[in-house]
Amino acid sequence: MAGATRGFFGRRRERDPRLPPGQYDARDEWPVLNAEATPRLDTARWTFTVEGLVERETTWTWDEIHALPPARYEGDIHCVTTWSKFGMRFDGVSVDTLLDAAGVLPTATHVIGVAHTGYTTNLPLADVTGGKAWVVWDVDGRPLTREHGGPARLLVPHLYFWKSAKWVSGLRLLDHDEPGFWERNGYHDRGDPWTEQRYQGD
Ligand SMILES: Nc1nc2c(c(=O)[nH]1)N[C@H]1C(S)=C(S)[C@@H](COP(=O)(O)O)O[C@H]1N2
Ligand SMILES: [Mo]
Repeated sequence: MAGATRGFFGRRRERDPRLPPGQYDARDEWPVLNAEATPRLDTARWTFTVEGLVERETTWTWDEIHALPPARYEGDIHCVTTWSKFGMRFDGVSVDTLLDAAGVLPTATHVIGVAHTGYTTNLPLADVTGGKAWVVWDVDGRPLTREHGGPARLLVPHLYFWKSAKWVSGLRLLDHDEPGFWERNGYHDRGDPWTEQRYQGD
């Protein structure tokens, strides 16, 4: 068999430089992964809150968050279960805009992304500032479906996708690290796909 197919596979495909180690290109597929049941959130009652170590705890309604300066991420996403997707376009608002409005206190070092469902994920403050993280409601020009975290999700695309909390309800600023849901259940604390920080100890 190997002999018969050698010619067919003779030209080795170059590995796509956008693909981190151990990942594959999911192409048209976008797998849905949640630990909890998919909630139905009404945008009329939806809120997003920045709280904890901030000068002023700040809450935005759906209309208020849409009135902030828009921001877009165009690029790739990587799930720890080994799928990656290239060239996604997400629209929403930069986390910088939200944190600036609340005024992060100098003692803050970490954030917890919190979902309306109770899901949490922890991040160093430096991983959500400087244009690296967003709260998004559109993907490729369409509203995020409920399955993918609609009406809005966190997006931290330089880290594995479990950091991108679906149905996000806010960010909590802390002066210490505190593992979130998956981080307490064996996933790596930070989750850099380029160094394969998949599980605790990686
Ligand atoms: N609220 C919530 N957000 C979540 C999760 C979850 O279980 N609950 N799973 C994470 C994981 S492990 C991944 S890979 C992505 C999956 O997003 P998707 O279903 O849109 O592909 O969401 C992340 N955000
Ligand atoms: Mo994941």
